[in-house]
Amino acid sequence: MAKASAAARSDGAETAHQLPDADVAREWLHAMILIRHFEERAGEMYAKAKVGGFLHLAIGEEATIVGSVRAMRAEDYLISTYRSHGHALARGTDPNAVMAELFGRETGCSKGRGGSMHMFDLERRFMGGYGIVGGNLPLAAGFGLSSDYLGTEDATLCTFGDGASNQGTFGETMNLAALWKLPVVFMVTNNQFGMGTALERHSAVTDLQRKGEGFGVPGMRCDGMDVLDTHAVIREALRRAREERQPVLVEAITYRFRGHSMADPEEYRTKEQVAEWRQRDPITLFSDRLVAEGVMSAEDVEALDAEVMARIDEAVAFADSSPFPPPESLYDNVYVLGGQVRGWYSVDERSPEPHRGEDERDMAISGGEAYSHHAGDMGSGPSDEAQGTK
Ligand SMILES: Cc1ncc(C[n+]2csc(CCOP(=O)(O)OP(=O)(O)O)c2C)c(N)n1
Repeated sequence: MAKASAAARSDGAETAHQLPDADVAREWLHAMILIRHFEERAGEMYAKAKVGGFLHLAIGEEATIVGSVRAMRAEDYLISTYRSHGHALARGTDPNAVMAELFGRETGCSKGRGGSMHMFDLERRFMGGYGIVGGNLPLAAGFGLSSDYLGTEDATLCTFGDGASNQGTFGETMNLAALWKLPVVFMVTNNQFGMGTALERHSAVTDLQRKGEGFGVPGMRCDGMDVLDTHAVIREALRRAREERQPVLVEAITYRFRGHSMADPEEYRTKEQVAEWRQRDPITLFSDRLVAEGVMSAEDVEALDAEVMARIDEAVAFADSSPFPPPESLYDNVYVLGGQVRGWYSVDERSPEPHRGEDERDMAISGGEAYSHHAGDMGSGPSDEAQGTK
């Protein structure tokens, strides 16, 4: 298994990068600590059954998140995976809204419909978490194509795991991104495992930065435990994508300190291995450097930590006191139905006539025969026959 520092640095030094301005450095540390404590508390809330479904934590991967997101412009698009709480927080989504989403409440950033895997914040161009492994790659190519069509300077950052690099969508997306010269940076967050399967047992090519080369996508690598290295490499990759219309694949070497999800007995790795990687905790590495270079005192770091804990308390209180979505809103926002979209309509066995989901709450309940299917042609667009569909 590649050690992060040895893999990323040829000179053996912990980091070759200069610190950014003091305010920026403090903000990056703050963002990483916020993600760490948010994740820890999310885990506790899951154990207390305040959070349903699955919960995938990114503890240990904070530098990959903050380093990359801070290299983006506000107009750039970001899409990640089901391990996405940190991406939402780093992009600036209110911690209250992220926690409320975990709790399934109406005040959540996806109105309580998405939960842990489906954070979303269009205003900040965070196009979501995504539950299907590798399913976010073609979408990222779509964002890149859209930027190209519209003639903007916007780039897209797409993060995914080492396991996702084995999906068919990986090769398909690399090919089109290179062919169409899309402004997309693909960031493979190599945390050494796809669920319980180690990298060398699931991928024939373990030098993941090279995995896109045959498709025309060059690779770069960063030390994902070092926020400065991650930032510098992703910034350069985004520049190439934006200015040279050259998609790039960046491999970030990191490690997740916790299990794949909350339901992971972790029988595939030893405690010693976890302890070894924890010695390069990205938050400790960065805060130690800030203290060593006089940017912050140890007391400042402690105060920042306490401030974040209070903020998380507030987010939990907010989430816990927020209402659940009312049952009659079940069909709201299920499909996008503008006048231009000939879409699928909702049906319910209690109100079986095809209708817009948003109208469900006002529908008369009929005792008609229970069925559910989609209404192919609602009369607003060309017929199925004309579209060649069935
Ligand atoms: C298409 C698909 N297959 C399988 C799964 C189940 N699954 C969820 S996460 C995961 C492992 C993915 O590992 P990796 O891409 O390395 O990301 P990580 O979880 O390490 O962040 C699998 C197999 C899924 N969600 N989607």
